[in-house]
Amino acid sequence: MKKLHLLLVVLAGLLMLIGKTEAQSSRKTISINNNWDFKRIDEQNFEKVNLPHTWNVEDVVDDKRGYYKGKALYKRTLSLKEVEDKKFFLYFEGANQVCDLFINGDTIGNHIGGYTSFAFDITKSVISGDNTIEIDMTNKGNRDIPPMSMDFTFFGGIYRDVNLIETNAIHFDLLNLGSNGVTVSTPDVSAKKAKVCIKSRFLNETSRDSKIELHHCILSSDGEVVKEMKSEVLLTAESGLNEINLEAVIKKPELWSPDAPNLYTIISNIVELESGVILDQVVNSIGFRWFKMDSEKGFFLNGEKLKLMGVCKHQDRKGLGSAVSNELLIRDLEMIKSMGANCYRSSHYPHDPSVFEACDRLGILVVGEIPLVNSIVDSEVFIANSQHMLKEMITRDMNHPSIFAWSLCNEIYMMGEGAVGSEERAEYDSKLFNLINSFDSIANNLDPQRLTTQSVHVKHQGYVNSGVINVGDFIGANLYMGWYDGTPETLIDTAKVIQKLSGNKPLVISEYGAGADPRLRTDIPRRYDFTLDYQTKVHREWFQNFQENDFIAGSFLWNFSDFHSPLRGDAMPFFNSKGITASDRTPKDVFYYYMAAMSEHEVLNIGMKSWKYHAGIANENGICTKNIEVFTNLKTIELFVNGSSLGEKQVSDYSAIWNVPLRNGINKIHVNGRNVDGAYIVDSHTIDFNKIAAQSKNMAVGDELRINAGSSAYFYDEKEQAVWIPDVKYQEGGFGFVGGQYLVTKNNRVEYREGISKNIQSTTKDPLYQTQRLDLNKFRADVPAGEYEVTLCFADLSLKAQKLIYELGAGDNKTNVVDKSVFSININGQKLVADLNVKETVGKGEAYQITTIVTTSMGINIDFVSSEGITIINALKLRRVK
Ligand code: GCB
Repeated sequence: MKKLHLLLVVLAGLLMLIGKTEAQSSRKTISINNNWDFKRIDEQNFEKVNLPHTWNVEDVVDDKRGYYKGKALYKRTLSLKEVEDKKFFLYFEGANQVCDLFINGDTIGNHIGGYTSFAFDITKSVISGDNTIEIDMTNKGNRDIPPMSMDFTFFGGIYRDVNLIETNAIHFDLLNLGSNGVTVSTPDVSAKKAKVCIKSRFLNETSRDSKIELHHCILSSDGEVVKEMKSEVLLTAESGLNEINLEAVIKKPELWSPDAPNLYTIISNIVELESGVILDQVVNSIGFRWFKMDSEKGFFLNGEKLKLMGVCKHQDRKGLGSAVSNELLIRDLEMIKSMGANCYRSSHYPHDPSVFEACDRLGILVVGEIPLVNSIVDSEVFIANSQHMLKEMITRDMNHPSIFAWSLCNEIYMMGEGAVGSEERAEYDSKLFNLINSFDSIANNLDPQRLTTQSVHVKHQGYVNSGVINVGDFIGANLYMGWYDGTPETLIDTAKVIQKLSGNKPLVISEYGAGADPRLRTDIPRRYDFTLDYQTKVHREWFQNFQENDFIAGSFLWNFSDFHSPLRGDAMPFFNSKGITASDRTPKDVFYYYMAAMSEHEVLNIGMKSWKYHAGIANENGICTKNIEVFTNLKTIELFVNGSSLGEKQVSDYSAIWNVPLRNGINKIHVNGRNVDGAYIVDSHTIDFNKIAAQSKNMAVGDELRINAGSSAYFYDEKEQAVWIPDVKYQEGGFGFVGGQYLVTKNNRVEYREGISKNIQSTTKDPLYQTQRLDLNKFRADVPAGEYEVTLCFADLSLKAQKLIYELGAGDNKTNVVDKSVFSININGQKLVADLNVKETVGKGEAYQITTIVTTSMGINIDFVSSEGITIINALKLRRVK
């Protein structure tokens, strides 16, 4: 509302200034997101869809590997009133990946590349009345178009907004690589003055000459006119594209920074001199700031040191794929800002225009990036396409003050052609260098004020051999020591090596991160366990190291959110789980850590907030405790459980931990602390707790027990609204497994991973089935007489565990996974199943459950008796029914 009011004031002011009494700009922008008919080429019938739309929402997460990559059609009617003397354009913010447009059967044009914006002039083919828009789209893999392979899903479709833009026949150029015809640069900014250069492109597409005035008005953030710039131009009918550069100096500019994102507005008009009519108008936001980067001291904005605390992000969301509304994209930015981050890496491609508008407004610095990843193809078309994408990105986005750098490529030496040392490799290296170097020149020519960069990965030799490591103004290092291998401290030394090899360029850590399934917690966090606990632990070590090292200009955590990735098995198949929020943006614990460490506002958050249920085994005194960590930037805080204080604690490294005794059922956790003004800041959380007695002799009707066999992780089961506890060994009077060991996978990078990383079919509880106890003899529970429901869960895991290219040099997985397993199950001496062969009867990697009712007066004794190979179990549930 406030914004609209400001705009009206501004427009009114402007019209007065140029002697107009009413707005007569003939430009109209109308969304045509609604009412499309859509079908994949292999389907019979059209369905109604609205944009943003992708056809891959479901198939990317179903159990089958792969997703539809092919052609599809979109159709729609476009009703236009009077088309004479007007121009009509369709502006696409992004469609993946090749788009062919037809209007009323006429071929209009084709756009290549899934992440940049583009416009088509449709004037010649439209009529007054109903018009038919037809769009052929394809997301079929194409070696001429980057990206070709990557750790993210290439959702097909028109997944961003489409607008119809109607203009006068004299208008700003809409066909310039996604820009609105007015590009602005601020080459010389200081606290005293700022130079603004405005380049306008416009056309006269009438058949008569026209005298116009090009008029720019610059307004400050409170709507005051600070500068006007004008130029009279005779636009002859044949003049084609006109380009006019105007410059001005603004004294004492209000500078733009993350703390004070002051924006100026430029209203650009084409005014017909004779009539005073505004023929066309575009509005741009700009900001004034200057920056530099130093190899030792880091990043400086407006002369002051600023540690870049950044996040990388993909654009997709669970249940929506890449078709995410502007509102949700902006909400992400608001969350990032509220967390205290000051920087955003638009990985690995240009994001939606609304993202950069939000970054300008919120004060988030940006590194823009093109989708050139992993490798290149040595073809003229590939080179032309990728250079074009770079030009599109820069031209569309160069007015944004938030953007300070362009990233030319990501891990471009992940794959190369030819054996190392061969002639073929040498040729590839030289082509690669030439291409990346050409990007650098293009970026510097189009936008000399901004920095260029690229992100390299840990195996840096290829970048060095090819010389690619020397391209760009600063170097980004994607380093995962502490996740894929090594320990967090080794990351700093590796960064130093990379910096040196780059010719001592300024350096950022452009990626670092650890996978965490929001459903997994553990008391013994380990590298590669996909638990929230390990993720929090390793991130805080990384973050502390970055803060202590000045040569690290900044860091970009990987990733703001879990994102779709088609090849991943991990704990959450088809997702990369390195998000600090889940794919629906529920914060993981580490999000709260960062918020406490980076936010300037006082924050207080209970870490376990995403777990509404939990479970644990009580000790011999009947007490069961859980560590509850509270993340805050207050100094001391106090925690209460069910109304009783557990005392005040000093906060250290932005958190305090209490070992909290929890009762069976509902527990109310409350925490508070005082801010500097003495006011209370509070947080609370309710946990429905399953307190399991270690001695099961008193198991009551309704009590239940779920065990995640072969795993030291707790698994949060959304479907059953309960938690599966880690594997338990039997002890007299209690319950648990007898005999056997955990299924463990290791390779020369990961020394201990419980279970395997592979999608399990027919279940969404993958982590439960990915781990396994092998070679067990029995499960025993010394329960009282009664009736029990017993569920046994199995999956044959003799699958080839997946290895991704990111697990570089991981070598072969060594695992004790069972190849042959045929066994019988007897409960209290009675045969439940004879010769169960999960692999044969159920299938490899398929989740399988057996549920039975047991009536007993002597406890429950489940024997696993092998007839061939060894016995297995993946999970077990026991519930007293009567
Ligand atoms: C990387 C890539 C990124 C991956 C990430 C990972 O280095 O740049 O695209 O998603 O690693 O999670 O492995």
